[in-house]
Amino acid sequence: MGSDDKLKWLIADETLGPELRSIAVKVSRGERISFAEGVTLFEKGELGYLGVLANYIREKKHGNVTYFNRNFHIEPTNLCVYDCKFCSYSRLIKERDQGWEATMDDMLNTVSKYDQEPVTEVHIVGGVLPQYNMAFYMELFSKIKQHRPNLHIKALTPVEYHYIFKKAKVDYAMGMQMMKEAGLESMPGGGAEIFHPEIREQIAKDKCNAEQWLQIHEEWHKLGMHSNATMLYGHIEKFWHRVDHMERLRQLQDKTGGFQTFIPLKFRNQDNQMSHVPESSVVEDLRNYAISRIYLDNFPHIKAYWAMISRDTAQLSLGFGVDDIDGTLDDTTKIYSMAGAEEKNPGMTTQQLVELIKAVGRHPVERDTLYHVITDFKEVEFTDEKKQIYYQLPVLNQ
Ligand code: V47
Ligand code: SF4
Repeated sequence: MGSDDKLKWLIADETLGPELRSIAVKVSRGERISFAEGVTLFEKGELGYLGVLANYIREKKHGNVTYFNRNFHIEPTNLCVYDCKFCSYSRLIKERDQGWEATMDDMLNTVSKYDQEPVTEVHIVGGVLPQYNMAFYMELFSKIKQHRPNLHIKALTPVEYHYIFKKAKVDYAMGMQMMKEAGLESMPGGGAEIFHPEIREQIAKDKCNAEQWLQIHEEWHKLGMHSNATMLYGHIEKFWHRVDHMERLRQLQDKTGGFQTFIPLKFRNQDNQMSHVPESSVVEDLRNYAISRIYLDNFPHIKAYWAMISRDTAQLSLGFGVDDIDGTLDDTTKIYSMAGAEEKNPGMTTQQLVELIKAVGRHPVERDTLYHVITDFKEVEFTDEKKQIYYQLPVLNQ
C-alpha cells in the first residue's frame, strides 16, 4: 500500500477520534495545521498514526529520496563564556585546563587535511570566547575560501554572531553583510534550544534570546542566503513549548523562505548540569520527527542528525518524516560524544551511509549544502572500482 492509500485508510477508520481525523483530512488536502492541533498531535497522536501522516508529506515532497552530504567539522574551542545547563561540551573559562583553544593556523591546518577528500562543506561551531571576535572569523573565512574556493562554509550561530557583533558595535544587518563578504555561505541551526523564555531562562540564560536568534536569521535571509534551525527537545519543556518553538520558525519562514532544514536535537544527559533529567524514548523521538514534518509545512527538509541518535533510529526516522541524515563527518565533532550520544567516534563512509539508507528502501542522494545533487546513488553498487570513481569525482570538480 502506498502512502496515499494508507492516509485514506486512516481517515476512514471510525475508531479514530474527531480531532485526529480532522487533522488527517487537513494533511490529505495539503492544509496547514493550527497551534492547538500541534499540541493535540503531541498529546494524543500515536506513533502509527503520526507515521502515516508524516510519511505522506515526506513522500509528496521528496518521494523516497534521502539526502546526505560529505562534510567535516571544526570546533574552535570548548571554552565558553556562557553556561548552558544542558551543555556537556563547554568548560567554563575557570576550567581552562580541560579545554582547547585552536589558533587560526590550527584551523587552517584542519582544512588542509581534507585537501584530497571529496568533502563539499566545512561546519564550524564551538564555544564563545572573546579572542574569537569578528575580525578573527572574517580572516578565517576568507583564508579558507582562498585555500579552497569550492568548500562551502557553514559557520557559527546567532549565539556567536550576537556576541561578536555587540563587541564590534555593528548591527545585525551590517554584521551579516560583512560575514557574507568574508566568505560565509550558510548558517547552521544551533543555539535555538527552546525559544520560550519560561524554558530558555532556565537552561540557556544570558546568551541570545529567541527574538535575537530569529532576527539574525532574518537578516541573513534578507541577503538571499540560507540557514537551518534546530530544537533541543526532551528535557524540561512541555509539549506546547515545542509547538511554540516551531510556530515562531514557521512564521519567519513564511516571511523569508530562507530556512532549508529543521533538525530536532534529542537532549542527551551525560556529564552536564541536567544529568538528573531522563532522556526521551525512541518512540518519543520518532513522534517528534513526525510532528515536526507535519507542523513545519513550509520547511523543505527535516534532518535526523545520526551522530546524536543511533544509526538504527536514524534509519527508522526515514519512515517518520525525515529526508536527510546529515553528513559523513569524521570524529572531529565532540559536542555529542561528550553529551552521551551513541556514536563515540562519529564517522561513516559514503558507502556505509548509502547502505544504511538503501537497507530501509530509500533512495540515497549525496547533496551539497544547498541541496544540489552531487551524486545519485540509486543504482550504484560499491565495487572497489566504483568506490574509487565516486571518491574521486567531486575532487576533480574543486
Ligand atoms: O545549539 C548541546 C545542541 C547544538 C547538547 O545546521 C545538545 O546542519 C543534545 O546545531 N544534548 C549545536 N544537544 C549543533 C547543531 C547542529 C548539529 C548538526 C547539524 C546542524 C546543521 C546543526 O547542539 C546546540 C545545542 O542545541 N546540544 N548540548 C546535549 N547535551
Ligand atoms: Fe556555550 Fe554553546 Fe555550550 Fe551554551 S551550548 S555553554 S553557548 S558552547
